[in-house]
Amino acid sequence: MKVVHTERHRAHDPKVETYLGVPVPANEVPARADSILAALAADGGFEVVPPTDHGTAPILAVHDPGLLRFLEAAWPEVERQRLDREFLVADTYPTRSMFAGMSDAFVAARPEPEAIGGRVGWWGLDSSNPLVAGSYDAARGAVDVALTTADLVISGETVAYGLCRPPGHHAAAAMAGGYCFFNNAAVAAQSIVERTDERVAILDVDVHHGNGTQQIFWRRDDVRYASLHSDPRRLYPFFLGHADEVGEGPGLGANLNLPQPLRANDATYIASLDRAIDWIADAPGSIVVVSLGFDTYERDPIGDLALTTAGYHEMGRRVASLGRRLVILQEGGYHVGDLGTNAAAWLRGASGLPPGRTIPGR
Ligand code: OKP
Ligand code: ZN
Repeated sequence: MKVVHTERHRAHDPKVETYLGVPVPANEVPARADSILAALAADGGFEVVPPTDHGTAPILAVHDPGLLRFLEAAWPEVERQRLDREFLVADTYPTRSMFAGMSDAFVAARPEPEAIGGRVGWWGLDSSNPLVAGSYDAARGAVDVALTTADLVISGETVAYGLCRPPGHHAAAAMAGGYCFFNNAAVAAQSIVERTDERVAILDVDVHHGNGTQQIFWRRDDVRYASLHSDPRRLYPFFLGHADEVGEGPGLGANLNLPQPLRANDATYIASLDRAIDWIADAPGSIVVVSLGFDTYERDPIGDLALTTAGYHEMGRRVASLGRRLVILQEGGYHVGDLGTNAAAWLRGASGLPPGRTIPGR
């Protein structure tokens, strides 16, 4: 299997994030990609290829140009103002209740703030998403990885894996957040729709609901979105991801959320996965974009499900059994030590190979 990867991800290297306002070690770190690459190299069945530059047009096909402008300008502005800090994060957000009782048109006409402290809240979802000096460049690299993975599949590979970092599925059309800056999977899906004229399905198996992907395709029937995730009543992103979110307008029925119970195991999870797979099979199309997270893992530090390495192999196998071509894109997964082993297991399953090595000592 081809693996698309670039070292550009390394520029996004936050040391801390904040958890309910308190600094904690960052979870979304370069070592995640190192763990995956090391495991795939040890496996031997993967060929690493670099991405090609796709420019900004595919990003602007799903994102607000203001988000791109902000992300590009944010760190230079921090430096220009000599704000002495290692990362930028908002403390003030345009929360919905601020605008309660005001018309949609009035709210839509509120201007983007000029001050950096206002802009970072304007374009952001949450305060645990540190933006550092290299975040923009790394995020552009992750989009190129996603688009190159799509290119490989469009030009005939049955499956390819893009080692995207930073991840993307929390990023909405006009919003970054949740360790995400651009929505890699949404950019790839949109590009596939444009170039193949086919419908595309996105299957999101990260432990968090992909609120950004759902938002981008909410009113569309040409891209279906199915997500398995921890119930948002317990876990980030809290405000979206419930089972009653089914899309609107032309997109009505093209969104499927399957919230999972606390500590869901392989059997429980895979029963839901089969539902999502059947739902995807119900609609036409030959390509599925997989938003692949390993924060569903039993030892993940921020997830609350309990999947195993063996479960990942079985998941990969079942997703491949759809008989569609797969554009597999990395999202989360924060148990750095076991991340690579889990990725190799999933990807071996998706390639029709038997399970490889297991977690040492388990
Ligand atoms: C990104 B992806 C942990 C707070 C975490 C953001 C989680 C983003 C996960 N103390 N808040 O979906 O893996
Ligand atoms: Zn996640």
